[in-house]
Amino acid sequence: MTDLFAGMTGFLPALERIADGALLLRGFFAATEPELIADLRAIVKQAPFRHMVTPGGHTMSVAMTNCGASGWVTDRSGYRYDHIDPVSGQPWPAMPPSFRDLARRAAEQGGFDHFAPRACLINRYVPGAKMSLHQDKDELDLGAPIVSVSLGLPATFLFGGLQRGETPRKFRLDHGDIAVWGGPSRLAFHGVAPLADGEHPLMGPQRINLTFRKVA
Ligand code: MD3
Ligand code: FE
Repeated sequence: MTDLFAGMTGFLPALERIADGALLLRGFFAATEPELIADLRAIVKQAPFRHMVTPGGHTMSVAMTNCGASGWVTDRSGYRYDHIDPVSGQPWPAMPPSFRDLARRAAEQGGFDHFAPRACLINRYVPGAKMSLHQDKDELDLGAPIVSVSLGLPATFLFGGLQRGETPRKFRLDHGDIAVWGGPSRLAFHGVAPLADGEHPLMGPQRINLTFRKVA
């Protein structure tokens, strides 16, 4: 397989710098995919996807759950990280080594060594679900990057600037793609366009995104 690409310099790894501190790694997790998906299934059994409500009273079209020591939650009282799943009253499922190691290896590619995420927010998009432009700023340590792993149906990722008004650039995120966001890009506005219909051979009619954060 590797011989096929010999001489195609720069083919492996497919690494795209999209902004200062922001990096796309295409087709990054092929080798560990079965373990990753099995671990994901086990997490979702323990902490099922749910549609959370924003402080403004809107029910999100994206369904969410978490694994790790800390999980991102929203309700009428605000956005926060909590070590307890409010649905079960129990701690979130532990972060499996397959998740932790993948996030660390991806961060390393972006020049962020020793990335040790405490939280993994798991987003599920079905066709029509979207995420409006926002900043991720509920984390205390903004020096740490965020690593995002895409599974299932392709999505159009919207990547704006540090001001809400800037017209976002569009990037296609496919199954197997990983993005690393740190440094000057850490507080960039970003979102996801409404998911198009489709059927992914492994994941079915949905897109799953894992976002790894150090949090504290
Ligand atoms: C760019 N999720 O959960 S992940 C989120 O695909 C979120 O589900 C999207 O935005 C998703 O908060 C996008 C990629 C991502 C995550 C954090 C970022 C991109 C980012 C922080 C700064 C800039
Ligand atoms: Fe975000």
